[in-house]
Amino acid sequence: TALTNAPVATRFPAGFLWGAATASYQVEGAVREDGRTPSIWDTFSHTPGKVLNGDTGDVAVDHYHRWRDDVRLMADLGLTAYRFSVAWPRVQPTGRGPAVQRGLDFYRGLVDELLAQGIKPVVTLYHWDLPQELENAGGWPERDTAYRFAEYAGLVGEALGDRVESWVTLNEPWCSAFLGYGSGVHAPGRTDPAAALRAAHHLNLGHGLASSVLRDVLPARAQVGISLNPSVVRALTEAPADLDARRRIDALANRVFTGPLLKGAYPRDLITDTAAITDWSFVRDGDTAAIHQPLDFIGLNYYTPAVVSAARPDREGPRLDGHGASQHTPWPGADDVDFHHAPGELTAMNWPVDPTGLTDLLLDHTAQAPGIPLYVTENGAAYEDVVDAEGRVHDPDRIRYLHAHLAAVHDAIEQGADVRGYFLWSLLDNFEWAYGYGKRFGAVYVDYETQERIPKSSATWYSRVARSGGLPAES
Ligand code: PNW
Repeated sequence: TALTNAPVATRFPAGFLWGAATASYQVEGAVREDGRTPSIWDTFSHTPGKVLNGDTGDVAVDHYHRWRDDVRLMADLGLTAYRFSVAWPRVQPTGRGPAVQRGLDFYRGLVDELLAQGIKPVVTLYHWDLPQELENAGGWPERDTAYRFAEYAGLVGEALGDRVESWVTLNEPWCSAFLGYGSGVHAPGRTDPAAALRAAHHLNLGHGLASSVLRDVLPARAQVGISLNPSVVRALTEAPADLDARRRIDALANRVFTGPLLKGAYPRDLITDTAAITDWSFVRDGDTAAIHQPLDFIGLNYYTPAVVSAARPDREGPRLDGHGASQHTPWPGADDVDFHHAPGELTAMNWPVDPTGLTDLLLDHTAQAPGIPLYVTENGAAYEDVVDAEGRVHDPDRIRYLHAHLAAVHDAIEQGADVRGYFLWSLLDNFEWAYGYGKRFGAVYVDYETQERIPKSSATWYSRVARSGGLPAES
């Protein structure tokens, strides 16, 4: 192809991490092994009607048994980092009490193999698999869950702190709070706007308490951060009502987290916008100070921007909420806002491709959090991948998507963003939450019958990028 030996046109900073990411429930399977108990995603996926085609993570891509082969695959691809998550119910099956050693052993083995291959492990402590017992006790809307999370973080920190440097407390707390407790399209599937706001606060608090515990148990060189999925929100027009819709969604998607994390306070406009839903009395004295901890990095997950307007009387068809079909809104107090498609081709998720959003996101966080390094902890796309007659998977759309988004990262770096690495979502095709196995995000194809792994042409392309440290002039 044109790529072979193509000169590198765009070079990234020395030491830039070339990674890929996964999450425990999406890849591990082995849900009843070695003492693991059900998480909210086991319960949810086994509830008829919640996940497309009734798919579950029972087997997923069997990473719990195939992890050695998967690490070899990463090494073959030349990756320099791997972001994975720890399944809380493997480590602390009831969400309380001492750690289960067999659960920790799995992650110790994985980390040791990564290190042996020269791949930097980046551990996410929570990528949505809350122990079901904690949900039975009220889940994230309950304050106690934040304390339980901090305790669990300490157990994992003690066990892996000698070999893991980079720690992500939470993955995408917006999804946990507002898809899990607001629209109900994610586990645990509750649809209560007040509970969603309480959950957001207790996730923030859990992050703050966990990062304090991690500072205590980890060596000084450890790096502790969080992965957010900010909405890059654009107003459909400059009309005041549309700009106000933008402000309201920015508060509910972004500033509800960055307010306490970066400034030590919830935004006043968020509190007034949601006054009919909650009085925010669940925020106690000292909470926002506990959340406002030093961050060694901010992880940003980006797929597509959002375009919003005030409710249009002439709108045809159902209101898009940007996040799947539900009768219930993930936007408490802002369910009158209309969402529109950004311009651009659609991926298999129906998400428009717009790499400029990633540059904007990185520059926006550079301005909001000066001096804090950034990582793109997820970026990628689902396409309808098929195995051809030669047994290969050719995915030029994904190569174009990745190339354009890496160029967008490079643009942000040139404009002053301190971006230290990029993690492709995902290493492998996997359980795509409410979409089950219907959407393939992997750089590596997985045959769900045989569990055979087939690197797609995008994996070959990405491995050349990783090995050369830059982008070719064209793909
Ligand atoms: C993120 N939304 O999920 C997650 O971190 C990954 O586990 C997931 O596989 C990936 O993005 C692709 O979807 C999201 O509806 C799921 O806004 C849904 C939404 C956003 C992110």
